Amino acid sequence: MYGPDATFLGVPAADLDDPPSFANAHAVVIGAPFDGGTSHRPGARFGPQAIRVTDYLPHDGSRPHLALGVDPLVELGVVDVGDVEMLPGETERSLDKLEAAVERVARSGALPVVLGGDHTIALPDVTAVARHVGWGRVSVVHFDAHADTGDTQFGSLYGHGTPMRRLIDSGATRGDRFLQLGLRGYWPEPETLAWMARQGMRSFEMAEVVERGLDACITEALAIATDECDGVFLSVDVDVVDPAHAPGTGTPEPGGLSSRQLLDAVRRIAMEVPLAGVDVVEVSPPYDHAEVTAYLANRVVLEVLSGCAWRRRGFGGSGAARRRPGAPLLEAGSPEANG
Ligand SMILES: [Mn+2]
Repeated sequence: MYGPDATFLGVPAADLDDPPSFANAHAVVIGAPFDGGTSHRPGARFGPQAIRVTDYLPHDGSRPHLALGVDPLVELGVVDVGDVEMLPGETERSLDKLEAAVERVARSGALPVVLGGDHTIALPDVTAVARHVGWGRVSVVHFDAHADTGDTQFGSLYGHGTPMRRLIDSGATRGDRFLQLGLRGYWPEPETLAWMARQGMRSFEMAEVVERGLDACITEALAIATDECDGVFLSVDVDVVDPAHAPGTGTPEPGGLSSRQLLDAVRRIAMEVPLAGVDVVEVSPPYDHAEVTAYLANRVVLEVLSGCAWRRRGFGGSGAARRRPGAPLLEAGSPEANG
């Protein structure tokens, strides 16, 4: 919608109105250039384009992963259907269009990978996946500095501070299968925290992540996320990362994860659990410096896809992420290598 018509790292273009064009894809990239839900700095409408093209390697649709020995773009047959047209000032209409696009991809059997856009888009993203996988049968693993569980935002039901409450209110996902990692700062207020507790939400605040270690928190989160659910939606707000590593975002909150931690975390999750949908949101290029945030978001997508490709080869499951780096691929599937 904004900028040149480029695909994610040069993968083939596909068209949502032409189902054969993505029939063989195991993952489909969708752009959601919407920032009408931001409460502070805008600019995330330019996120999809930045995430697609920010790389120093050729845009040749191939990215062999050094540690895993998979080429996620090739092995998953990744295609990019471009941006959903999301019109500034037309929030509900824009979200409806995105929901229809994500549902179409999910029903094709491919993994929808949505590039935001502000976090408002998680509402249509998860809703669409739940329509396919099963209402209330999709858990959410949510990386963010903020809970995004506000009841309203400036009096509106829709905004980047409210999608998680809408999803639980609708029943698309269960509150007690909603896992949040990285929360910190000074929001939300006690009333909203009490609502979250009543839903049975599990929020691993940064204080707990620092105390216990991120890996231990993820292990607990994934056990919950895979209990009585048929798929996991991974929603990554780039502001979960410290602004030192991800300055180009709308509501930066100091004291977050490192970029290294986030990349390792999302790769591990994709390796260990069945993902049903992914979104990467809140990259705001106008506030970025030296493309730091865009590079990170591009790599978040690649690490997720690499984990999925690894899992698809049959190496998935608990312990997969603890493979010795650089170990030969065949050795890596053995119990010894996983231990
Ligand atoms: Mn968010």
